[in-house]
Amino acid sequence: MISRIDLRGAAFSEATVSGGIDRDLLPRAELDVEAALEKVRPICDDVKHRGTAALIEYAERFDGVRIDQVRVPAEALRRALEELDPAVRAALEESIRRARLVHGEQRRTDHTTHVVPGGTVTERWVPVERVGLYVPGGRAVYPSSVVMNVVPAQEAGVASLAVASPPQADCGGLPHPTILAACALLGVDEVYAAGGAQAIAMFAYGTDECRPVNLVTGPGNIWVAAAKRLLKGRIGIDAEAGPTEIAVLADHTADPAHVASDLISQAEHDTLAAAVLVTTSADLADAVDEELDRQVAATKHTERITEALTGKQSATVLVDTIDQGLAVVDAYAAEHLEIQAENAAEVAARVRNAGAVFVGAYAPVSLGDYCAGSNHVLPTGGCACHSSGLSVQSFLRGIHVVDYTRDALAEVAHHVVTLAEAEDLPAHGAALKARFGWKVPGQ
Ligand code: HSO
Ligand code: ZN
Repeated sequence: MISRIDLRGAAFSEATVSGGIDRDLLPRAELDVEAALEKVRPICDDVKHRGTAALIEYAERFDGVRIDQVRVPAEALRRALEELDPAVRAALEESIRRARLVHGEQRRTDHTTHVVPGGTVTERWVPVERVGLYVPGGRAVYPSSVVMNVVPAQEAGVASLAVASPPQADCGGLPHPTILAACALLGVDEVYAAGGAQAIAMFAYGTDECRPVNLVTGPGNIWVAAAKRLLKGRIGIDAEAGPTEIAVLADHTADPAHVASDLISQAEHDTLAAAVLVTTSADLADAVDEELDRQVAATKHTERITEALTGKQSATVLVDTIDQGLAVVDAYAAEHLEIQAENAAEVAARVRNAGAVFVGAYAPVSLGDYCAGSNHVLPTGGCACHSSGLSVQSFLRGIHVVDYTRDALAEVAHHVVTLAEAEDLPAHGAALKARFGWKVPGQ
């Protein structure tokens, strides 16, 4: 069901571009965020001007439910936690515990560099004051994404944190109860029943119920991505998340049943989700094909998965060597990359571009989705070649604090004046001259 791209032999060397590989040869879904912009603009403007009234109207129009307030009452959060299945609670608690372990160690400490005697630059790490975390609803509900957004924000020391998730018609217009319970478990008491572009606009502009935020993080559909693009600048954003992707780099030692089940696991998210197998073994590729047929037929979301695997964003890529495979996966820059090959750790250490790397037979992406301790909000669409997943760092700003004495400034003043003159910005130089009686030392 999954198409093949054969880059073995001559095909590979023709395909390579200065040591790498032409990204256009690799499968990828096209997501037209630009086109969605025109649709979300009036929605965002409406929320800006009419606030809660607009959000209530959009809940009816897009989520099919009448609500009379957007803020989720504290009572609903408490009840959701009380009624949470104890096994789900235990699993969420373990997920939170592991995420805290990893993210807790990402905290940055301020650092002072003594540039010259009397001249220091300190990098101070300051958390963003208020953030809005978006948790998708719709086709699937993601309480795990509550954990992945909230934990790094809290570990960064963010003082004020709000969560938005779409109102569900079958939950009386509240977000899904497991999402509410996850918020309650994490101590988040500010939750809004708002989804899509309108939720991002609520965060950006604020309403009578919700104070505006400084930064919005979290994945979402194309409308959420478009609203983030539109409102970026007014708010900070983490990324414009696209559909989930998994790439598996495998050789003849990989177990085809495991490779197939991992490809299917991410295809389960979305008809546009991408599953890419890059392998040195044509036999493995054949065996994975057979496994896919067998396993897809037996799983719950057969239709959605079939569409994802047969879509042009998914493929098996044949290569001659693991080195070529590495060139392919680096060019692809997958959100998730599994290495199922001999010396997996050594191969993984050579990966340059991936949102997260999963090493060997016992680190499936599903582990990272829920309970590895790693974050599952990761760069998609090839953005892993320039961006990282969500972390404590996403919620911090590094502020340079410059502190120079008179003598330290005097020592370098002539260089500043020279550079200011070279840029034809004499007033810059004058700021120094004014401090030294209009004659800077050394000039
Ligand atoms: N694989 C998704 C995250 C997720 N999976 C949530 C299950 N629930 C994107 O990394
Ligand atoms: Zn997943």
